[in-house]
Amino acid sequence: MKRKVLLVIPVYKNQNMSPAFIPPQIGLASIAAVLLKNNYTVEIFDGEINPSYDAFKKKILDFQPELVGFTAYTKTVMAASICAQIVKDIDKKIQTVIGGPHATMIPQQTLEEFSAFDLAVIREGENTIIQILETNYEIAKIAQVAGISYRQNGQVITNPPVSYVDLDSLPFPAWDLFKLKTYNLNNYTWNYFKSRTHELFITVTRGCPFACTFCCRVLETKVRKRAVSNIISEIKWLIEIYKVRSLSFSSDTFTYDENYVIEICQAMIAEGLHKKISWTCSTRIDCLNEKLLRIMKSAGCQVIMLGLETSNQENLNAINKRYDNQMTSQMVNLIRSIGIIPISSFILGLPFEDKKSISNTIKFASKLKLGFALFTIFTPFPGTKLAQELQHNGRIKTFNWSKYDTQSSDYTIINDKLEQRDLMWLHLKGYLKFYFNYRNFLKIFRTVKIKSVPLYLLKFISYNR
Ligand code: B12
Ligand code: SF4
Repeated sequence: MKRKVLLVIPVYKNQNMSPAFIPPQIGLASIAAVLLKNNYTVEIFDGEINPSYDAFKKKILDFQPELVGFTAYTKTVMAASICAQIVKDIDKKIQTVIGGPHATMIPQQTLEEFSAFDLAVIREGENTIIQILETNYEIAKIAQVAGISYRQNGQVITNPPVSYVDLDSLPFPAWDLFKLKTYNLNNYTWNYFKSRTHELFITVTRGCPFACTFCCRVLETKVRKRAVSNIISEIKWLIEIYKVRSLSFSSDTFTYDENYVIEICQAMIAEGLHKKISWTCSTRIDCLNEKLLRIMKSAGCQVIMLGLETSNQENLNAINKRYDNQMTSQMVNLIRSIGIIPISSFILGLPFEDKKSISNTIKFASKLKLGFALFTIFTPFPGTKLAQELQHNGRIKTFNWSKYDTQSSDYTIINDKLEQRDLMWLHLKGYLKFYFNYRNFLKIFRTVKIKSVPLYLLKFISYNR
C-alpha cells in the first residue's frame, strides 16, 4: 500500500479576506507534486476555504495519513497547532510537520512553543519532506536531515540549513489536488481589473538579494532562476490543462535580472503566449526601466505590484529599502504611460513613525497614479531584523501570533510617538483618501469589472456577518 501524506492549510476563519479571494497555494502544490512523483498518495485540506474543525477531523479519520504537513503564516501558526493537536488526539503516531514563513523564521521557537508539532521544516520543503519520509521517523536518521528542527529527549535540535532546490528539477505544481472548482480563480490577487482572468501562480525565480529589515525572505537571498524553456513549457501546460488566461509570476523581485526577464518576454512573444495570457509580477522601482517595461507590456504584462512602503526617504533607508524616492512618481507615471497598471502596498506605523509621517505616506499614495493601494499596519514578523531589534529593546507588545495579521488594531509595537487609536484611524483614512479621491475613483471605475462589484460586496458582507 502507498504511504499517505496530508498537506494542510490550517482551519482559520480569515477576518480580513473572504474565501472568495483566497488563492490555492503554490508552495503546497509544489510539495504535493514532488510527493506524487515519489509515489506517495497525497491530499490537500484547505482550512481557509473550508474553516471547519469537524471537516478537518473527518479528513484525518477517512484518509488516515501517516504524516500531516501544515503550512502557516505567523497569523495562522496557532491555528495550525490546534489542528496538529486534533491529529495527535486521533492518533499520536501520525507525524505532524510545520513549514512555511513562520516556521522558517523561528523553527526552534516554534517547536518549543507548540508541542503538537513533531518537526519544523526550514525554507523550501520539496526535498526535505521526502527525506523526512525516508527516515521512517528513526531519530538517528532524522538527525541527518538538513533544514529541520526536531525533538530528542525533550530538547529541540535545529540541523544545518538545507541546500537549494534545483528549480528545473521540480515537477509542475499539483494544482488538481486543490480541487480548483472550490476556488474562484477569477477573483483573487489583482484580478479585479478588466482583463482576461482565470489565474494561477507560476514560479519564475526564488530568493531576493535585497535585505529590507521588515521582510521575511522565506526563500533566501540567492536569486535562483528557472530555465526559460521550462517556464514556457509550464505556461503552455497551464493554458492547456487549466485554461488559465492570467498568470501571477511568483518571484520576490521579478525584474532583478533585466536580461533574464527580456529573454522570458521574447520567448513568450515568439511562442504567441502574449496573445493567450496576461500576467502580473512584483518588483521594485529601482529594478525597472523604459526598455524593459515596453517589452514586458508586449509580452502581456498587465499589472506590476510595487512595494513602495513609505513616502519618506529617511524611513526607506531605515528599513533598508534604499531606493531613491525622487524617482517614484516618475517611474509610476512611466509604467502607466506604457499601459501597465502599477499597484503598491504601503506600511503604516513603522517603529519610528509619528502621525505626520504616516499622513505624508497616505497623501503621497493618493497622488501617485496607482491602480490600487494596499495599506498594511507594520507587523514585526518574528525572525526579521527589525523584529529582532524591537524585541531586544523591549518594544514588542504581544507575542500572540494570531494578532499578527497586518490589519489588526492590536498594535504590536510600543511607540511613544503614536497612539494605537491614531494608527487605526490613519489606516482607515489611507483607504478613504485613496479610494474616495475623485481621480482615483474614476480610474478604478474605468478599470474594475464593475458588474462584479455587487457580487464581491455581497460575498464580503455575508462572510463577515
Ligand atoms: C504571493 C504572496 C501572497 C499572495 C498569495 C498567497 C498564497 N496563498 O499563495 C497573497 C496576495 C494572497 C498574499 C496574502 C498575504 N500574505 Co503573502 N506573500 C506572498 C509572497 C510574495 C510569495 C508566496 C509564494 O507564493 N511563495 C512561493 C512558494 C513556493 O513558497 P512558500 O509558499 O513559502 O512555500 C515553500 C516553503 O515555505 C516551504 N513550505 C511552505 N509550507 C510548507 C509546509 C510543509 C509541510 C513543508 C514541509 C514545507 C512548506 O516549502 C514551500 C516550497 O518550497 C510571500 C513572500 C515570500 N517570498 O515568501 C508573501 C508572504 C508569505 N505573505 C505574507 C503575509 C503577511 C501575507 C498576508 C497576511 C498579508 C495581509 N495583509 O493580509 C496575506 C495573508 C493571506 C491569507 N490567506 O490570509 C508574509 C508572511 C510573513 C509571516 N511571517 O507571516 C510574506 C512572507 C511576506 C513578508 N511580509 O515577508 N500573499
Ligand atoms: S521587501 Fe521585497 S525587495 Fe525587500 S527583501 Fe523583501 S522581497 Fe526583497
